[in-house]
This record gives sequence, structure tokens and C-alpha cells, in this order.
Amino acid sequence: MNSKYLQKLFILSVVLSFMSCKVKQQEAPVAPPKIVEVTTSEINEENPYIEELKQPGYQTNFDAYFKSHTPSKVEIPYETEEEYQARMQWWKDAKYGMFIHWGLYSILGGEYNGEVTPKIAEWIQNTLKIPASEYKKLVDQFNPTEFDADEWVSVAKEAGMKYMVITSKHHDGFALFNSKVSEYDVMSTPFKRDIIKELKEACDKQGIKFGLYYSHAIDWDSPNAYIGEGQLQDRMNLVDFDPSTMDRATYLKEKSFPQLREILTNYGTIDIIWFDMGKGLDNEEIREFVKITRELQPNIIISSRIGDEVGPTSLNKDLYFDFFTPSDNYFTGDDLAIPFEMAGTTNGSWGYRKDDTEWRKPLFMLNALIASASRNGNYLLNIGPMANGLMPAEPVKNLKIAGAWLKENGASVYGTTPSPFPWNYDWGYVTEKPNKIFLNVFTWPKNNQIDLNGLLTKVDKIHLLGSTKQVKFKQEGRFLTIDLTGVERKEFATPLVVEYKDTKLKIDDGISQNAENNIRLDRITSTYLKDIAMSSWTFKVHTPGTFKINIVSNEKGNHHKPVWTGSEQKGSVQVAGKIIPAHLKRDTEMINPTLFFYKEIGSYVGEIEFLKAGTYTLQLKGFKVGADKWTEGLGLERIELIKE
Ligand code: FHN
Repeated sequence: MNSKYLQKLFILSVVLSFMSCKVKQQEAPVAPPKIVEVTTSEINEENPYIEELKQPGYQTNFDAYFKSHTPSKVEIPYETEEEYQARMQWWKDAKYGMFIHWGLYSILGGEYNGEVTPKIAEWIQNTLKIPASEYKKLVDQFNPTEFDADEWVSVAKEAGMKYMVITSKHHDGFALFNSKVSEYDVMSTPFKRDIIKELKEACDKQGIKFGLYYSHAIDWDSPNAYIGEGQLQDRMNLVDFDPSTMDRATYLKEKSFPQLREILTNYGTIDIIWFDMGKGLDNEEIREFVKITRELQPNIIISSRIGDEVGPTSLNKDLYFDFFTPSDNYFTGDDLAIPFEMAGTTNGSWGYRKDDTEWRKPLFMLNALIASASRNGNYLLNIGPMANGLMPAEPVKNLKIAGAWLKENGASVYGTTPSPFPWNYDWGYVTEKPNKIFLNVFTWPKNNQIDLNGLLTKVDKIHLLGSTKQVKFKQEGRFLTIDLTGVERKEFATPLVVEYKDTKLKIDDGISQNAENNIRLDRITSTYLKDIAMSSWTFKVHTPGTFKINIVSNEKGNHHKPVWTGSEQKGSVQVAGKIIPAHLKRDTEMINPTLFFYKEIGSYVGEIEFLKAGTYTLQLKGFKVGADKWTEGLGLERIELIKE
């Protein structure tokens, strides 16, 4: 039984004992923050989530994802969990891939007839309502004479990326490959070269795995690519076509399915199929995509955006996808059992945009990559080449700088498994290999000390990756304190190797005070009861005293206009017999090192005194938590209890 499950069972027992006490109801007072006695419980006895908590293995339902058991007309292949794991191994080891968005929109670079699109560049046809007949004139201009597939692949290689995923067809409907199904393809342009074929050959030559993005549901060239009502209509071409006469079955039959067959038949092995924005498709249609894909490429890896975009649990529990794709440029990494891939941009767009020069720096690239790796994720970093076939110089330079770090220190990233610790650290990220864990230190601690709270295994030695010189450390109980005095600090991140001899790493995954006596309650270690909007943590205090309470949450929403939902919610922190009203304010703000576009907001809501050592439970009540950038609720990252 894993610790999160035990923790949730413990919470459940706390909850049930509260219920049996028949406590009196009382409203939590609002600002100004002050401490009052706890006399309230809002537990709903009918809460169905509590039933769910009682089910062993509820946390991931992992088995269910990989077994096809739903009765359906469309039979899709079955595989065991072992077969699934074997098929995924190269992808899990690879960690880092290059995403490429390239197409007719790259000619416009975000501007059409003097008008600059306010949104992402590859959506320009839709955003500026360009009629298809006008947009299609770009076919005659697509002539990227500077395109050199080997050169692109060597950029990916030098960047330390192990795979490449390119848009074989994006939402505009234009195919970068030789298609017999539609003339709206690269062979109709003056260029007349099959870009997908050339890139596949170059990837094979240079040992890079090759994946294809295919916009399977959205197609602005098809009069029948119907997706749905309401907001989903914004994704369709309503300039040229009338939704009431659209027939999706025809679109799928005449374009999407046959083109999928083409790309999965004509280029040898395709390692990844990156379906995108499949929301609106029904289960049978999704199954048909899976069936075609798995029959033609049995070992291919499928993205979760084949269907609904919200997350694994919202899809039917079937063999629909192999990894979860969180929202663009966002990071969840909450559930270690389901591999995820964070797809991100090097500026603010996927397709080339000439006015956007805010390029991600190597530090950010490495941070996002290693943060993902430490939580069972890959990073797919995009570049939008220009219409002439060249990649913009600045992101290429930055990718190569990050690549140089990876060349020297990649052993701490590639082929690793995620952090064995269920929480995060302030200084950087943990990854693991047999008999060692790697600590990539991004933020050098002010006191030159790294604290690895929770490690029970006896450490044999600690050294910098690539050096045999030992680093001093002290181990007492569950604390490993590493002394970084005199240790060479590397640019971007310093990778330390902690080696042990035991056959298995032992972790005490209960939360407790760290070496500085602070307590960090990460979202990922919490139990969240959505029906009563309560996040809860149980932790140990060994050095009592007074602690400031800082609630840290992320901005969310569209990356061009991030919003912070903290001030919209009122609730309370309940801990050590006190209720502390929590009306969040923007007390501090800083860039979230893995989310880039989104600030991390700190809100001090008061303080709490722990009078004696012991085990405590803290509840954040009244706050809906929505970790994803598009879901409702607070983008909670963690609560810090800072010792005064
Ligand atoms: O609409 C697309 C967008 O253009 C881009 O392709 C990204 C990449 O993840 N996916 C969709 C938005 O989520």
C-alpha cells in the first residue's frame, strides 16, 4: 500500500472520528486574520469520494488504463501492463524531445495583411477569420529553399533531445507530407518535397526517434470537421462552413482516417503519434483512431489528447493513450504512476511569430526538463521554424547551451526514474537510478546546506557528477544534511550523486519539519476532498514554536493573459485546534521556474503556534483546488509553515 493511500486512510479516519463527535456548526469568520477555536466540521456523510478512498488502488486505477474491457463495436488491441511498460521504456528514458510546428502559417509569422494576430501564430486563419480561399493562396508561396532535414535533426541532437515530433498536419488542414487523400499538401507547393520523409530519414540516420503530430479532429479546410457546440465552435472554420450542415463522419472517413493511414504506412516506423485537441470526438471515434494506429504501428506511443483534454481520469478507462499531456506550458506531475509530457514553447507561440522575441533561456529549459523528469515526465520543447526553412537563431543558440549542460550532466536526467520523495524541494529536483539518487541543485542554499528530509537508507558517499571528490554530509535519523562548502557550483544546475549500498532505497514519506525547522506541505502530498473543497496534510512537528503560514499558488489560464484566482476564494486554514480565516492577497510574487508564463503568488494568512511536539493535521478549507491551468479553483502549489 503506498504512503499516499495510507495518508488518505488516516485522513479518512480523522474525518470519521470528527463525524462521530457531533460537533456544533459555526461559520469561519472573515478578515482581519485572527485565530479562533475550532468547533466546526463540514463533513458531508454522503460524500461519495470517501467511498472511493476506501478502495485499494483507487489512486491511479492504473490497470484499468491499459486493459480494453468496454463493450464496443470497435475492437482495439489488448496489452498487459508489462507489455505496456516495455513499449514505453525508450520514451521514459528519453525525457526530452523537440516539437516542431511548421506549415503555411509560418509564412505569415503572425501577421496577415498588416494585421497582427493577438493569439498564437498557427491559429491565425481562425483568429483573424481569413477565408480558406485566401489562406490557401499561401500554398503557392511555400518554398523553404533553406530547409535541411539533417540540420534540424542535428540541432535536436546538440540540444540533448532524443526524439522529434513534427506537425504532419495542423488545424489549418495543410499536410507537410505527400498525401493522396488531399491535394492540400506540400506536393502542391513550389517546394514539392515530402518534408516528413526527409525528416524521418534524417532522424534514422542520426539516431533520433521520430513522431508525428496530427490534428485529427480540427481541420479548417474540411467542410465537415464538426467538433461541437458552444466554445468548441470557436475551434471550427465558421467563416467558410455552416455547422448545421457539417457531418463529422464524412470528414473522418474522407480525410482524417485515410491520412492517418498514410502517415502510419508510408514512412516506416513512427515512434509517437501526437493527436491534439480531440475534445468533441465520441468514444467510438476515438477507438477507431486507436485501432488504426495500433494496427499499423503496434509499438507507437499515443498522446492523451486523442480525446478529452482534461486528464486521464476523464477518459474512458481503456487503452486510448500512453502518456498524459497536461495543458500547454503547464506542469502537473501530481500522479507519479502516469507518465506525462509537458509540451512547451520557446517563445509565446508554436508556429513562427516574427514579433515574438521573448525566448526561453537555457536555465528555464533545464529547469522545466529536470522538474518534469523528477515527477515522471518528459519535456517536449517546441521550435517554430521560419518560412525559408531555417530555425530562428536565438532559440537554437539557447537549446544548444542547455544541450552542452546535458552532454556533461545528462546521466542525472536520461534513463532516470522520478524522485522517490513525494514532496518537492526549494533548491532543485531529485531523480533516481539503481543505488543512487541525483540532486540537481538549481538554487544554491544560502547556508550552503542541502537538506534531504526523509531518507532512511545509509548513504555511502556523495560526490559531484563526473568527479570522485567526496562531498561532506551528516546523517541523523531521517535527515541527510549535505555540506556544499567548497563544492564547485556549475552553471544552471549542480548535479550531486548520493550513492548507497542497500539493495533498496528506504524513505520515510511522512511529512515533517526540515533542517531549518520549516514545514512544506506540497499540493502533491495533500488529500483533496473535492466535494467539500478541502485539502489536508498530516505532518510531524519535533521543534514546537510559532510558524507563519504562507499559501503559495500559481497563476493560470491563457499564457498571454494569466489570471490569479486566489482572491476570488475565501476559506480557512484549520490546524492545531484553530481556525485561521484565509482571504488570499498577493503578498509576494515570483516567476514559477517551471511554468515561466505564470507567477507564483505567496499569501500570508496568519500564524500558528504548535505548543508541543507531535502529529498535526492541517486542513485548507473552502478552497477548490484546480491544479490544471484550465480548471476551476486555486492553482495551489504548496503551503509553507515558516518557523519564526
Ligand atoms: O491548438 C494547438 C496549438 O496550436 C498547438 O499545436 C498546441 C501544442 O500543444 N496544441 C493545441 C493547443 O493546446
